[in-house]
Order: sequence, then C-alpha cells, then structure tokens
Amino acid sequence: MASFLDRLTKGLSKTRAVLNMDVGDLVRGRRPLEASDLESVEEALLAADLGVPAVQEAIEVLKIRSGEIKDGGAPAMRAILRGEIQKALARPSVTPFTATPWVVFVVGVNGAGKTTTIGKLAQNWQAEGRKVLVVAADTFRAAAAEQLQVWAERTGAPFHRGAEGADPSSVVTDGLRLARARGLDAVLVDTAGRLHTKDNLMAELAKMSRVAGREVPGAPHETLLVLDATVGSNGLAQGREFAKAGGVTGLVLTKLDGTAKGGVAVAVVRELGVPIRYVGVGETAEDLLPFDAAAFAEGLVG
Ligand SMILES: Nc1nc2c(ncn2[C@@H]2O[C@H](COP(=O)(O)OP(=O)(O)OP(=O)(O)O)[C@@H](O)[C@H]2O)c(=O)[nH]1
Ligand SMILES: [Mg+2]
Repeated sequence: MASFLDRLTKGLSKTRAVLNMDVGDLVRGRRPLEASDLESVEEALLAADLGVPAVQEAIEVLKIRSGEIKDGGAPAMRAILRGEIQKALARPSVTPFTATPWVVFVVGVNGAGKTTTIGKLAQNWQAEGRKVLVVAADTFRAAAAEQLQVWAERTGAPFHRGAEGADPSSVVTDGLRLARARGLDAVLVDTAGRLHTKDNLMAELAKMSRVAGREVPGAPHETLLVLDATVGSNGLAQGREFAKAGGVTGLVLTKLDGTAKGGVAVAVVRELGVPIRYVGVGETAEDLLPFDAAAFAEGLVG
C-alpha cells in the first residue's frame, strides 16, 4: 500500500501543480529575488487559496530570507515555504479516546463529505479494535441514514438511527445511552447537511451538543467540521458560522484529490484557530488520513 506521504502527495497534486508552475522556474539563475519573482510566488499561493493574510506573511519571510534563496536556489525557497506552511498549520489538538465513550459530532454543509468521513473513521477505528457506534442524526432524509447504514454494515460497527422526522437531539440521547450500556469505545454522530446561513439549523446543532453533554460528561469531545476543499475560500465563511454555532474543535478537509485549492487548509486553520484532524483524498476507507502538518506542507509545495 502506498505510504501516507505518497497518498497525500497524490491528493495534493493539483494544488502542487498550481504552486510549482510559477515557483518551479523562479530561481533561474543564482541571482537575488526580484519583485517580479515574488509576484509570481504570491499569485501561485493565492491561486491555491492560502488566503491573503497568510500569503502576505509568507512573502515577507521570503523577502527577509532572500539571501538564502540566492545561495540555495529553488529548493531553498521551497524549504522556506514548507516551513511557513507547516507553522501556519500546527495547532494543538485533543487526544482521542481519553473519555469513554469518545463522542464525535460531524457537521458541515450539504455534500461536504460528512457521511463518507464517518464511514471511513468507523472502518479505521474498528480495524484498530475499537468498538464504534455509528449514529444517524440526520432524520431529515431517509436516504441519509441508509447511506450511513451501508458503511456501518460494511465495517461491522453497530448502527443507531431515529424515526424519520424525529428530533435529532433525541436520536443522539438514545444513541449515547446505547453506547454506554454496551460499553462501546466511541460514537460517531452524523448530522444533516445544513447551510451555515440557516440560524434555526445551527441552533439545532447547539442543542444536540447540549443534550450529548447531559448523557456523557464532556461530550461531544470533538466536533469536526467537514469542509469540501474544492470550494476553496468559501470554506472560510462556512467555518466561521459553524464555529460560532457549534464549538468546532477540529476540521476534516475532504476531496483534496480533486482540487487545486488545497491551500485553503492554511486559511481556515488561521481563521478558526482549530487543527485539521483528517484529510480526505478519495472515496474509499483508505483515503482518510490523519492530518500531519509537515507532510501536508511537503505535499503542497513539493
Ligand atoms: N474524491 C473524493 N470524494 C469524496 C471525498 N469525501 C467524500 N467524497 C464524495 O463526496 C460525495 C458526498 O459525500 P457525503 O459523505 O454523502 O457528503 P455529506 O456531507 O454526508 O452530504 P449530506 O449528508 O447530503 O449533507 C460522495 O460522492 C462521496 O463519495 C474525498 O475525500 N474525495
Ligand atoms: Mg450525509
């Protein structure tokens, strides 16, 4: 099986192509960095959706360290960029499974990849020998629960769903009771996709969190916001609203395999101050990778 870095690198290849198009031929000879060179780098970083503040900072650092780039050429510049991106992405994160059951809410806009991410997590955690309950708190669409059930059956994880139209909070309550009664290690709660602009749906998420905390102390231990990397900087607006409503503790960046905008990772982490926990680089269970800032920076810049 391909290594973590190989798979990530493959997932980030579109982003890297954007960056390297301009960055690659930057240092043609051993000469000082010129303003036009920096403009090319800036354009490439902006095109990859790192966001204006992060790009400006990176450019400042390149200017300050232009002597190293003069001596070391393009590899030196890539090394500096890698270091800056890694620094921007590094955030402290929680240690999973430090409570039992470990309760994880998965939230995000429609189609971001919530259900798929839960399926992948359930499969990986079950394979590690943890007992995982998968809860469908999307009572809005019957097909949503069925999609989750397919993943649960495939992974052998127990599955809980509520009646169609039931209050998602009551589904969460029942699910957590079930997990406690059976002594399960973790609970993954799938929520209905919702627009970050819909206040009533955002309030529903907040309620689900409150009731979870009543059943299991400290729950939800993680609230993962799933962002589709292909939407680029639009993920920022989504992130802000979900963070306001639901105490987001971490991010999952999906569909990195299909985008040249992987730099959005830097923009959202900077904006929300929470770590990326996992990245999705495809549709199978093997295509969810625990996030590693160094590997990500390497995959992005090459
Ligand atoms: N290429 C690729 N496709 C992905 C990835 N993650 C999810 N998908 C696909 O994205 C589509 C939507 O995924 P879902 O998991 O159903 O998204 P969701 O957030 O649960 O959607 P709703 O429940 O409708 O809000 C599916 O076709 C997935 O296979 C990924 O990392 N890479
Ligand atoms: Mg879903």
